[in-house]
Amino acid sequence: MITIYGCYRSRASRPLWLLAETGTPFTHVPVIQAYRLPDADAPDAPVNTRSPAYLAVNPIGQIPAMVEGDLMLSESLAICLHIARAHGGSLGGQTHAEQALLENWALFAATSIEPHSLAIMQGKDAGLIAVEAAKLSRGFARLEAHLAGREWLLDRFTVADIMVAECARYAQGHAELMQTYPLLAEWLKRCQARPAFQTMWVTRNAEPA
Ligand SMILES: N[C@@H](CCC(=O)N[C@@H](CS)C(=O)NCC(=O)O)C(=O)O
Repeated sequence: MITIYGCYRSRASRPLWLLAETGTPFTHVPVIQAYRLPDADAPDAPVNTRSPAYLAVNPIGQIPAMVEGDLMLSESLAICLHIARAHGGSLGGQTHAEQALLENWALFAATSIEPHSLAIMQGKDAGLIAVEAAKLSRGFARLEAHLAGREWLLDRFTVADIMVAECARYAQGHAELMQTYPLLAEWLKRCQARPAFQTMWVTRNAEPA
């Protein structure tokens, strides 16, 4: 049985969306980020990223983490790749080449998309946001070109769409940037229209902000 540690308002959204796609049974432990609590060390604090019980699972003290049998994974995209490979059917790679493509998209999402999209979402300063938008344009232009004539990143919906869409989502509020990449914007909406995304999203939005 898979256990996912991490509240929905975190990068745990990625494997939680994927698990909703696959219908794989799992246990959920909604560990919350310590910095979101007034006193994470208080005896009555909810289980959080500084709780000894959680650090015993994932010593790095970040969410998400996944445990399945003896296997513990602490990187959201590695968790997604594992679930897709072990439980995902057509959401995972069917050949070595497809598996390599999924891994390529995971690393692309983590290095070319997430740092800049996150900086845009968290940015308070217009100048800094503009710098990050310019940096993100390189990855977004690559996606825009790739999506010409394609519905999904591979020849069907796969874990690659989940990983890249979840990293791109942070920049979705930047209207000007999204207008520059219409195929990307449409693909993101297509991903988010999936019932499994909606299941994840409704649960996420029901959590306290
Ligand atoms: N590269 C990691 C990053 C994990 C991460 O930064 N998680 C955040 C929540 S989304 C966290 O645990 N923050 C609390 C902390 O760093 O103390 C992944 O993708 O899983």
